[in-house]
Amino acid sequence: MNKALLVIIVILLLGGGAFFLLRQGPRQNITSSNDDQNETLNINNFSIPKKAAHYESNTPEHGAILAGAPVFVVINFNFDLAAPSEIIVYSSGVKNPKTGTTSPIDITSGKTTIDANKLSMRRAIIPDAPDDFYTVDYKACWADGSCHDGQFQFKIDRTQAANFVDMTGQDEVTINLRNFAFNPAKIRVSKATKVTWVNQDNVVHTVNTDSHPAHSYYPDQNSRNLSKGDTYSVTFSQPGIYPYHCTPHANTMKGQILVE
Ligand SMILES: [Cu+2]
Repeated sequence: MNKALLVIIVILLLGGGAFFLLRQGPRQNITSSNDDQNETLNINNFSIPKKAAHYESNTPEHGAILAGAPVFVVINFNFDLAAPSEIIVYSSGVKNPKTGTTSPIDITSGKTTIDANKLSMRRAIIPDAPDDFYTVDYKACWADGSCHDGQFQFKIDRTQAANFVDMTGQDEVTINLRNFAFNPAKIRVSKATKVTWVNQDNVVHTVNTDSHPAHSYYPDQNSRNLSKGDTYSVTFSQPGIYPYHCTPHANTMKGQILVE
């Protein structure tokens, strides 16, 4: 009786051991591939943004995952900017963690410019900027000649376009401002489409380009106060992503136009 029990225990132990050994092989592979992913993710993780003195906001915002290239990188301050303020954008997601090699791509077009009110600076981005992880380094300078550095990051991931209502191929489309929301909030349109917003609520809404309250990203997309029945239209001629909001309800009432 005891012998039989011993045999059973030995069989169970051997079986368990064999099972454990069989599992070890593939497990090691999974672990090492996880490590690879983590290494890549670490490079692609958003770090804490560095804010220069007098910094107020930026578009795209830090941590944004965009369905298309931003039209501009715009940074807003509460103090008058001066030369040689500069914005630099570079890709870092293409860095290979094993080899350490990078393939930096310049997605900017033209030089950094300071807006007329001197409170914002911007740099244009090419519409076909590839899907990648981007870091923005900027230097904000003041009339006394002093400068401060800042940094933030965003991602372009065109798979995000799947979350947008497809309204491409139309000359004109309508977005309703209803129940304190843009409806639909995220749309895809073709280049040169006229987008019209219609307020259907009994309260005043607005259409304002990000960031809030600078409204500087794409100034052509800033409406007057819209009462019930009022409309506002913008024709988008350049491909890219256009994040916007309603000023009285800036925290909750947001939208995005993806122009393709
Ligand atoms: Cu509103």
